[in-house]
Amino acid sequence: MKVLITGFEPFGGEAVNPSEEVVKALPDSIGDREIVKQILPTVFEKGSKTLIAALEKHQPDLLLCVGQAGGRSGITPERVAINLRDASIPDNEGNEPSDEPIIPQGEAAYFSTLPIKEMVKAVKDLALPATVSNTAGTFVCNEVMYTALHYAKTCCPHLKAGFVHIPYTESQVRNKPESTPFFKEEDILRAMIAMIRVL
Ligand code: PCA
Repeated sequence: MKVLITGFEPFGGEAVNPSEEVVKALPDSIGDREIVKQILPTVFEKGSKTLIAALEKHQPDLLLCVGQAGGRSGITPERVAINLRDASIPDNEGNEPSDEPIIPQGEAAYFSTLPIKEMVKAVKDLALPATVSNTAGTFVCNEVMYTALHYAKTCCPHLKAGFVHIPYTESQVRNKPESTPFFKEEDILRAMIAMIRVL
């Protein structure tokens, strides 16, 4: 079984993106799953196009996209992606779309086709915090998740796809308020491996 895992480039003034770091740190196989990796630009449309190109190149059975959700205190598999771009900060090329659909003729929303509750349990079993999230936001991560699920539905229904948001890592919170939640890098890696095992 082939699993495509994606992460994002840093954005919003951060020096790193923990999703890029963890994707690069993953081994090339986990159990009987072959892991292929792709880093996506944090740019509207370009991120999604890079993802579709990787899906067409690798033809995976499973897709798990990963992104940073600074301020969240746990690992959060996303339940749903909505057909909306509405940025509150510029992306890495200065785009700041407002109230526009991702795919004008597309469904209003798509649900993840990954086992999100099992993924949460797998992380909690490591004594790390995790919960299902009911919003992937309206920035580039939501667009990538929506585009992936639209692609799966319209082009290749066998493809199971979804998204997980991860918190800041230790190095990112040094100059932030003391209460800002963070994960150790090794815990994010352990959580990712545990989730991939239940896919
Ligand atoms: N997080 C952003 C985009 C890239 C990332 O890692 C988001 O939540 O939309």
